[in-house]
Amino acid sequence: MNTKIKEAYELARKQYTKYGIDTDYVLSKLKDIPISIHCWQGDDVGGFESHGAILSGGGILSTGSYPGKARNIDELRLDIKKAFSLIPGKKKLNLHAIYGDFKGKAVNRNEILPEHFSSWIDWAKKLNVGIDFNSTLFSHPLAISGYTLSSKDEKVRRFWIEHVKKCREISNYIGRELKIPCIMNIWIPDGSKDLTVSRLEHREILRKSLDEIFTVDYPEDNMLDALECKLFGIGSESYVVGSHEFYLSYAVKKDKLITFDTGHYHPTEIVSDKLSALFPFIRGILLHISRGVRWDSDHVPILTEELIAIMAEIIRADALSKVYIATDFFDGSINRIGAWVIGARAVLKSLLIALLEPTHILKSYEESDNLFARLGFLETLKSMPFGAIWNYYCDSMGVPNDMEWIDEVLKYEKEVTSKR
Ligand code: RNT
Ligand code: ZN
Repeated sequence: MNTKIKEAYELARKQYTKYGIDTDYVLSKLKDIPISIHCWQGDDVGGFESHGAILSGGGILSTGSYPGKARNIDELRLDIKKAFSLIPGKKKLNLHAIYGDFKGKAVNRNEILPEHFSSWIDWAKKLNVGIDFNSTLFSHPLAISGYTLSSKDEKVRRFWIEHVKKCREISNYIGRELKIPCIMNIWIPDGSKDLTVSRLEHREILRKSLDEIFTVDYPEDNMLDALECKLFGIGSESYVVGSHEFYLSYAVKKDKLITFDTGHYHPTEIVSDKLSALFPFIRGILLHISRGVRWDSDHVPILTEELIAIMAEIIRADALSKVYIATDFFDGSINRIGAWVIGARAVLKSLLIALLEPTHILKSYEESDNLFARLGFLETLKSMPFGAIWNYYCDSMGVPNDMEWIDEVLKYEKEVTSKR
């Protein structure tokens, strides 16, 4: 370990001790909180279907053409491994159904099988990570109409029901094989660009589709279902079938997880404010950490006040057992491994800051109605030396610290991705 890093840590540790925080204990907690890293940052949400995912249909759009994108499963695995080596602590890999190991065969979405994911399971075992899963209801000819599970076209609807059923079966298989529950997220692009009249009809159809999909019960030790809402998307600006209210009602009623993607709300609406309102009622929450910028919901997360507030809400509520933290963003305009690492490290830093908070002091101010002191202490905490704790954590986990990791990405770019 770098002695300067160790010295800085010792000084910082004393400052936190003064407020009753044991930094060694905090770090031992941090390293066991799994972060589910999405695979789709590595290839701009392309996947490995033999015909290649079609870009129209479904409102998913990764912009940018930075060179070096992973072109096949081996390259993607290599890149994920590199990104993982720059992200300290426990990780899971978040897969999408289009990332199956199809070995060049044309396998339609309603035909995918557990065996298409067995090489991922072997890979995950080697890396000692869990796997989460997502059904893929976009970038497909049958998603072009703008409706999938809520389609009035019975043929289209049946196709997608089959797909999601298969995905649940695969998730159950993954969780059973890895002995780590696989969180399976369902996001659908359904909606319309302009004023829609049969709003209720589509929502009733979606409810019916979900009810059918969930008739099969899988053990929670193997898999858990999550439902992801959205305010609007590209091509669904005026109407989104799976809105916040729709899925929230469904998840509470059917005891499912709700997915909060931090880029899926009104610009002034914040996820940090929603968590404590849901904890008393919900089975669990899957977080998709992203960063909304204007119309785009998928910029690379950075260490914002809101990201810290989200983690603080979880820690203050002692709700880590109810919250599953995942990343979801895609930027093809910068080095893709760099993007992954920036986002994941921001998530971890925000968690660290939350874990380092002397909440008991804030609460005592609050309870004695000393509200200036509460606000003042929150401000004081902003200049506490968490960076020294973070760099020490990276060093002790054998992961490059903040002064080193960028060079690691540049080296990998020079040696690997620039040659593609
Ligand atoms: C889309 C949702 C969804 C996707 C991924 C690729 O707005 O956020 O989670 O980003 O499934
Ligand atoms: Zn998402």
